[in-house]
Amino acid sequence: MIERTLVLLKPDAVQRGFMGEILTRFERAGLKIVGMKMVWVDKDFSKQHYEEHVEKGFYPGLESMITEGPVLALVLEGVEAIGTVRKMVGSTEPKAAAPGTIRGDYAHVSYGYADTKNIGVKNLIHASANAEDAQKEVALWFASQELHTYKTVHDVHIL
Ligand code: IDP
Ligand code: MG
Repeated sequence: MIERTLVLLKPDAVQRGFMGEILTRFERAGLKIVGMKMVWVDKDFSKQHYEEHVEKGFYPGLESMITEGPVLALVLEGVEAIGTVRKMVGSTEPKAAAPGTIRGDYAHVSYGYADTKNIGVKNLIHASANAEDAQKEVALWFASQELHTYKTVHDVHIL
């Protein structure tokens, strides 16, 4: 039931100065940050991370977007963290993302707009979609010695 999930604050979130605000949301929800680092990925790494999308029409725009600056990579841990974090992140298309979600509160663009410009839709954040992806993505982004096991004040409330 305690899961780990990979989260990336994408270059648009870093450049817009939203790292702190977004981290605060996760900390307030009681999720534990067990890994965190800034990484500027290259095209090869993008293809590994976005393996499922490489053949898609929007991939070139997605690749330029994810490689245009550093990302903040995080591993979050908590009860059913994978689904909880996806819920907090909101729908992929900012136009469709509900208010109260990270994408709904900090972005508004549509697929239609991104596609006319040939850019990846700038939606601030990536979060693993399911348990299989989470395991694969955490291992891709973090070495085991970069992940930490420690107690937070939230633990007494959830264990
Ligand atoms: P997710 O990030 O919500 O899991 P995915 O479908 O896995 O969404 O897509 C990965 C990323 O690719 C999205 O977060 C978004 O930045 C970008 N993307 C997805 N679909 C489109 C599209 O139709 N046009 C432009 N960019 C897209
Ligand atoms: Mg995805």
